[in-house]
Amino acid sequence: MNDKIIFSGIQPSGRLNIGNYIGALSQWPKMQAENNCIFCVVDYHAITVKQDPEELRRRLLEITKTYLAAGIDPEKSIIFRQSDISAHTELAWILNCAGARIADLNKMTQFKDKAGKNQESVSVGLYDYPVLMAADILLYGTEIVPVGEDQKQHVELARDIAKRFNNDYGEVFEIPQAIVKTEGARIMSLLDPMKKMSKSDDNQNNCIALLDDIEEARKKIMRAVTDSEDSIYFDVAEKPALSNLLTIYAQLGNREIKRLEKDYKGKGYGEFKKDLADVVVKFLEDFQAKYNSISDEEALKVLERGKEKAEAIANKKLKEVKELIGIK
Ligand code: ATP
Ligand code: LTN
Repeated sequence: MNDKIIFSGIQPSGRLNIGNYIGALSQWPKMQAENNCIFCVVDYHAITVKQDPEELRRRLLEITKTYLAAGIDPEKSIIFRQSDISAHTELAWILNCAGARIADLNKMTQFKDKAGKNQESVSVGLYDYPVLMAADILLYGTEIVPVGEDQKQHVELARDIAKRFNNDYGEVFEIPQAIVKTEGARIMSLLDPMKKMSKSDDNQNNCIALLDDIEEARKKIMRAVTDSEDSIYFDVAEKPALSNLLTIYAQLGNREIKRLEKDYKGKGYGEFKKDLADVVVKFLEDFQAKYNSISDEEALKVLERGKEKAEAIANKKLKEVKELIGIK
């Protein structure tokens, strides 16, 4: 893949965890050498559920530094904050009116999961969230959207919205495509392998944050649930908890699952988990060393420069869209 326009984003809605890293972030630096990459901190998405204002401001920097520590190079890629560019919310409104349909939004499984039984009392923003995401993507002529499994449906909705708008008003949007990893696109909770590892989970024992205390992270791995039979092989249906741990091991330790199955033949969960904890700890130590070497000022400068570059692209597209619908 080269010379493509690539866009992705993460919400500052909690501390990033190894699920976010494995499923999304780890793919991004590899793409930046040969493509035009744009990475956004999507703070307007984060406020679809209530956030503490101070925390939200702090997390903006935390996520920006995480992008940098993960290897995104601001000389090669654009890194910016969603709320710095008003074209995102403007285009979202336009797409709400021209392109998005209630019937499509009603199918979104993330909304159903997040709203749960309280569908009537959650914010309108949470329901409309995928339309803002479509605006993020479509403003930049995005061709590829590297995300975890749970976001695939939202990217498909962005495709549908783009096609409908193009059809009704004229060809203005590129049709984007999601890229999801074949392995590690859905890392599960350490305590409940039926549930996605999620940064806004109330119980942080479910996940390992990239900035977790090292010894705490080791304990979390040792406490992670396993399945009944004490042998090590990959089978999501029969052994969901162990398969999840194998995936984490393979992804963070750079090993193939097949190889791990061979290495742990005849060995038990205790030894496996101890080694996995070493792999996770090593990964976190390296990551945190890079993270701690980046200052807040540096992160703010990156966002300022990113804003300038992204805004020029976004405003141009928004102008074309407005002309097509007769607003300007
Ligand atoms: P929240 O719980 O606040 O909704 P989240 O942890 O689900 O947050 P997002 O900001 O929604 O994280 O997602 C950022 C990126 O990480 C997306 O591309 C998403 O698909 C990916 N991602 C999130 N959770 C996982 C997971 N458990 N496994 C793999 N990828 C994930
Ligand atoms: N909804 C995404 C975050 C997001 C995004 C985007 C991802 C917002 N806008 C545009 C890719 C492209 C999520 O991960 N929760």
